[in-house]
Amino acid sequence: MTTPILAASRRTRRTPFSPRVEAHGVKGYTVYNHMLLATVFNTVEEDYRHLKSRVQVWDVGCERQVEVSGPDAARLIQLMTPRNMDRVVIGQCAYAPLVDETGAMINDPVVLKLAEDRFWISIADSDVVLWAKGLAYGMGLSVEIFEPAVWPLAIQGPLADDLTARVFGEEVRAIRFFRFAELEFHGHSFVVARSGWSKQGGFEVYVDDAEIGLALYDALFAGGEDLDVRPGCPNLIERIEGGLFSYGNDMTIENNPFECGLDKFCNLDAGIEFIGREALQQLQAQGGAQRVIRGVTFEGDNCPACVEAWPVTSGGQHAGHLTSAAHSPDFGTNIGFAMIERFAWEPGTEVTVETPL
Ligand code: THG
Repeated sequence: MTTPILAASRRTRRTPFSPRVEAHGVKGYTVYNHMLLATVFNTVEEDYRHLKSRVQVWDVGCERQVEVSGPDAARLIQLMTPRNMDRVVIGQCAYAPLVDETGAMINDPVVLKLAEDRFWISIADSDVVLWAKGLAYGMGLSVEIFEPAVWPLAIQGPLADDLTARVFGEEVRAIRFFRFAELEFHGHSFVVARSGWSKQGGFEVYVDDAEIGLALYDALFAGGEDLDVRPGCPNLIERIEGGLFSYGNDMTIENNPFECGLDKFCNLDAGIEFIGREALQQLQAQGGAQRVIRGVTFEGDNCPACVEAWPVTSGGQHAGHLTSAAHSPDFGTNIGFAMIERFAWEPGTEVTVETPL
């Protein structure tokens, strides 16, 4: 069976780095926030080995920012998430589930507090800008909401600190996890955060100038030759090993944050006002989640791509569905995430995964 190609067009928006990514020989793309996102450069397994031992530069321009600024910006941000944003300071990144009035997951972004009245919602794959604009219009809030010309560039891997320090200076080493600093490159100030969608450590540079951004991209490759820097992208195997969930795959608008294991980002007792508060309180009163995302291992030397949910059973009973899967060379088994019903969610429970073929 052949794999159909993904046809690009204006709708599958490019990033300033797309020409570089293609010159590097990108082998696969997906679409994320209506934008191209690389999925593989060599093989997913070679990319994984390299990510876990060296350093990679990722074009994650598809991690779109929804900028919310103005007098009611902080109020709207708090209305959109059950996480208590009171304690988030300027220079901090906060992983914050967004829910609707029924408590359903809208997105699971990282929110950057740029100023008391200015935020970037760094979104996963759903149209948060429309939800935010609808809320602001309907509630008559005094805010500006738009998708700015910002394209994150991630530097990930055990050698990420060394590479980033060569380009931005030694100050990068002092940036704490999920904090950002504004650092200069070629006379331009960039937001540089210690974050990124891998567990190998590293930074994300929020590139807001395409031309200087390209110079930055080239400087990272020129400055990192002896570190074996390579182009990369979020890696399916590494992110499942690391427990990073993907909105649209492992959780959707059919789920609430409790089912996604995001309880610690739902501060229902903090006295904050957010949309969906009553719904989440009611869910909690009814005993919380009835199913939850779990890591699952299952036998196999290789693993088909999980392009639709695979049934999971336990003791012959329907126990949920598997949402992401890969073969992990380091774990020596197939691994995946599954939404698992309460009766089977105890760690150690034996389940059966119905893979295709
Ligand atoms: N970086 C940026 N924007 C993003 C992502 C990113 N937007 C989309 C998507 N990724 C959002 N989802 C996540 C999920 C998990 C994490 C980051 C973004 C993450 N979590 C930390 C962890 O699991 O170690 C914990 C976060 C915390 O405790 O606050 O890194 O990657 N810019």
